[in-house]
This record gives sequence, structure tokens and C-alpha cells, in this order.
Amino acid sequence: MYELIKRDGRAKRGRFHTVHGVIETPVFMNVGTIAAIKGAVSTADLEEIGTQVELSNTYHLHVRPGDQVVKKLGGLHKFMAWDKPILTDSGGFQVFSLAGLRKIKEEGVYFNSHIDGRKIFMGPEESMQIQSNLASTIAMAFDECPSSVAERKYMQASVERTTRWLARCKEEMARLNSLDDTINKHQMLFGINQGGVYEDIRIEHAQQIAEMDLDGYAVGGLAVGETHEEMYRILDAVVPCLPVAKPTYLMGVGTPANILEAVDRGVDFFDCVYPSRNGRHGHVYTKHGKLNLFNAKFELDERPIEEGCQCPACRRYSRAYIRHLLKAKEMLGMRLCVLHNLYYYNHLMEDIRGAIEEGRYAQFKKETLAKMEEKED
Ligand code: PRF
Ligand code: ZN
Repeated sequence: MYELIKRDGRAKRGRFHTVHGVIETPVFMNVGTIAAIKGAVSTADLEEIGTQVELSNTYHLHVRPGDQVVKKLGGLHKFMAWDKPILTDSGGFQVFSLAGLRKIKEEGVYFNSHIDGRKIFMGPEESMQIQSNLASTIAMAFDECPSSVAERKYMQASVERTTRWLARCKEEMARLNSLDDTINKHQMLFGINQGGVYEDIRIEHAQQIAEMDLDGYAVGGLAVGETHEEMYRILDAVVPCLPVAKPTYLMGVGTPANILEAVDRGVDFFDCVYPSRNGRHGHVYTKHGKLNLFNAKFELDERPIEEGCQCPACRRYSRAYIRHLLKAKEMLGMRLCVLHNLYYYNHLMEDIRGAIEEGRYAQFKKETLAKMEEKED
């Protein structure tokens, strides 16, 4: 159940109640695709750095270790020792971005596993069954994420099929939630809007799925090669067509600036690999932009990554030391950078929530973006 606590312009400050606890929105979900946060980050670490929701993936966990294995072990929460909300992506996007040879049919997608090449079929029912076995808090609908340069005719046909798939997802989820041996009988389902950069296709699709009374709505098919301006134009068009009384999730986005802009357009949920991927490469976020800790200028820099940051890296270690660890390829170097970056994203969201509550979001966005442009010495 989603509670809209406050609106500031189009920005929403919400509270999403789940069987695994409350999610304060806007929120950034920390990505653990294979039920592991890359960079040797544990679920105990996640608690320490203020993570509210962990995100994992249907396709990856189906391939390895197998959703049946996870089910036998009591579900994803027990498996990875995390009792707060988990959102699982449906596998649709990953099938399209990762798997080898694939064939899209009305019933679903035939493809080869990226691990061992074996043939797999996944359709809406299979995706819901896998997610039910994983027992995540929120399941995502099985969708097709067409290429951002797909021509109009293909896009129209693809979106219509994604709508038919959504109806099948909803029906299958209701059936699974009513079974005796289902671990999470309150699993929620979010629909996904598609349509590429075609505003009219997006809007028609958004209106159709809005009527299906789902637990939340995602905007998919963005951040796949279009410009930031195009992404904001699509959000301007589509978010107002989705129910304001439900959470809105922008999939796979993005930079801190992207998040600030999308929140301004009414988005509640985000996820992105940037903080962990950048951290593993020694790129760390600060209020004044990103730093590359491999840079020679940090060799004798005794300051923390960010002055005043309360993350496990900044409370204890200097830029010089973390730079040394990174250069020596010590795992701890990556780990500290990832912890700092995830903490940064989680706390950016906290600041965003505070600004919306106090009705000063426009000013907050402007100041935060301006600071990010400043270069540190
Ligand atoms: N669909 C699904 N997952 C996704 C996307 C999508 O379109 C994207 C697009 N940015 C990221 N993750 N199911
Ligand atoms: Zn820090």
C-alpha cells in the first residue's frame, strides 16, 4: 500500500508498506543482480549504509543457483540474510541484453543461457513462477525492452505484446499467491511502461496499464541509448498518465543528476549499477562531483573521500590509503569505494525526501546540481 505523504510540484514523497517493512520514497535500490552486491559488500554492510531495498534478478538467479534451490532454502530473504524489501526484475530486460540467440514469440522468449549456453524458455508465467520461488517483496512484470532505435511499427507491436504479457503476469501472480506452498503470499506486482521515444505509444500504453490496478508502475526502456533530454521529455509525457496513488519506478537510472530530474517529474523508485560499478573502478561521488582515486594528486591526500561523510570508508580512511589499496589491487580498496558510493546515493535520497517534505525541492535540486558542477582542487 502506497501512502502519498507530500507533493512538492510534481515531486512525490511517499511511504510504501510491504510485508518486509516500509520503504520511504523517493528511494534508490541497491543492485545485487545475483543476490550479491558487487565489491564484496554484505547485507550487514547494506544495513549500515542505509539501504532500504535490495534488487536482484530473475534471469540470473534462475540460471544460477536456480530458483528451486533458493525456494528450498526458504526464499531470497533467508538465502542472502536480508529481511528488508527485495525487488526482483523480471528477466525480460536481461534476456534481451545478455542472452545469446533469442526468439521472441507470443508465448515468450526462447534463448540460450549466458553461463552454459543451454536453451531456456521464459514467458510471463515462467517469470512469475521464478519470482514466486525467489519470494521477493516486489515482482516485476515480464516485458520486452526494445532497442531505443526500433522503428515505430516494431515498437507498436512489441508494446501491444507487452500489454498482453502483463495481463498474463497478473493472473499468474494471483494464482501463485493463493497456493499453499508459496513463501510470500503477498508478493506484489509492478507493471512496466514501454514505447521507446514515441510519446503517443508510451501514453496509450501507460493509460492501458494504469487501469490494471497493479501495486506500482515502472517506466522501462529508458537509459538505453537515448539522450538525457529525450528521457526527460518521455518522463514529462508519461508519468502524469500513471496513478499518483501508486509508486513510480524508473528502471536502471541513473546518475545523481538524472535522479534529481526524475524525482522532479514524480518518480519514486530508482536502481542503477553506477555507484557499485564506479566504485570498483575507484571513481567516487562527492557533493562536488566525482573523483578518480587513481589520480596521482591523491597520493598524499590525508582527507577522507568526502569531509563529513559518515560512511565506513570516510569515518576511518584517507584518500591516500584507499588509492594505495586500489593500486595494489587489494579487494578492500574496491569495497571501501563501493560502500562510500552506495552510502552517497542512499543519503542523497534522504536529502531529497527531506527537501520535498519541507516544500523546497526546486531550490534543493538547483543547489545540488550546481555544487556537482564545481571541481574540487
Ligand atoms: N525492463 C526491465 N528491466 C529493466 C529495463 C526495462 O526496460 C531497463 C531499462 N532501462 C532496466 N532494467 N524489465
Ligand atoms: Zn564516505
